[in-house]
Amino acid sequence: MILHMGMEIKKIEDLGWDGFFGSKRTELGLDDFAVARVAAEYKGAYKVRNENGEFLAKMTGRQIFKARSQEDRPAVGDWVAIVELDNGQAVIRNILPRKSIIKRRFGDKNKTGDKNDIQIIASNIDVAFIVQSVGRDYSINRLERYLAIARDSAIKPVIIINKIDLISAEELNSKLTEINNRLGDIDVVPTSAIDNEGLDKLKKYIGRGKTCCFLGSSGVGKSSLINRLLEKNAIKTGSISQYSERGKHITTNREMYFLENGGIMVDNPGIREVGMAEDRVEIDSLFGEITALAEKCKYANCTHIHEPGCGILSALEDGKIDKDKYSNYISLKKEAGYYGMNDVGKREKNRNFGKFIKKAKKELKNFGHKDY
Ligand SMILES: Nc1nc2c(ncn2[C@@H]2O[C@H](COP(=O)(O)OP(=O)(O)O)[C@@H](O)[C@H]2O)c(=O)[nH]1
Ligand SMILES: [Mg+2]
Ligand SMILES: [Zn+2]
Repeated sequence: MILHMGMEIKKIEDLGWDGFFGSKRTELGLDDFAVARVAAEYKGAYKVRNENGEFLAKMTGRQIFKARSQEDRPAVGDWVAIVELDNGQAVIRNILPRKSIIKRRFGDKNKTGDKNDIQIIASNIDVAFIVQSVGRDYSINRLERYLAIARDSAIKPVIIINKIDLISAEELNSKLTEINNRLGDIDVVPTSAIDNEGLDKLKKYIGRGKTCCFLGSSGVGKSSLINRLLEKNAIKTGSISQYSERGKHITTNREMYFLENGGIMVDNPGIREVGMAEDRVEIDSLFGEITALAEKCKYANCTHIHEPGCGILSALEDGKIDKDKYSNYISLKKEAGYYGMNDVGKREKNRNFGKFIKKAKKELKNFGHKDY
């Protein structure tokens, strides 16, 4: 595995370290350990970074055996206590508590994930750039879902509408109006990675030590925008086919990039679908007005779909709530129920855990370090 050195990091604060992590490290009795930030994730290994450089790191056996879910394993953005070994390797001793997590639930059809498993997209994120491109990718329902993911974790969401070079100013304006009507007071930045449009506005969100995560389907231009911000082609990008505005799918790792001004950016491989983790909290916080009506509904177990006398349905009829917003609310509720853990799901999870332990044992043998 090749670790390419990025921008030189002189102070750990430039990687996002602050008093929060400092006090957690002390509380956990880890002051004697070095700390580093997880900058990339590979199969069974991580690239971690601190003021001493980059290391290829693995978890200790004990950590792997204790890990019950994805949340017990390091994710890009995590701060970890490490033991630095020679030849650029390190062992991860602990994950420091996270300030924020962007997570999603795997859908049924996702080949790479366990069914019903939660995947941490990134942690300790300050700003979530939710990227959509004009054209076929643009979907206000999907924007709403991504917003729910960001808001669930108190991360500042900023919507990026990319590839505006492909549409007229009128078309852009009508999209911006639609977003404002539906999603309210939210930062929206129209960009073009081709025409260098909107990049200065983006830079304002990416200050020293601040971590920004780019979210969105594959092909919308996340990597292109990061390349533009870095002012070099650090990341491979897909190419547009002649017949569609959709970029070809390029597989990349989830990885962190560092701006000259000290800002930190996390690129993501394409996210096909946005599953909802911790459904109720997210959905209810996003659909405040609808949720308030739901609480006052006559029926405790109302589905708000067909019940006569349902408060939500009558508000819908009176035009007091937006029809599209209602549809999205109902489909998210359905999805959340579907993803909710049932007995079959639990059995499956246990089986997968057994497989995981087996694999971890084998990998650790290959890595050949002793357990701390
Ligand atoms: N016309 C146009 N094409 C873009 C823009 N940004 C990215 N692209 C193209 O869209 C394709 C996908 O871009 P990429 O950055 O790989 O998308 P990602 O999958 O979200 O990282 C590439 O062919 C880019 O050249 C843009 O602003 N305008
Ligand atoms: Mg990309
Ligand atoms: Zn109801």
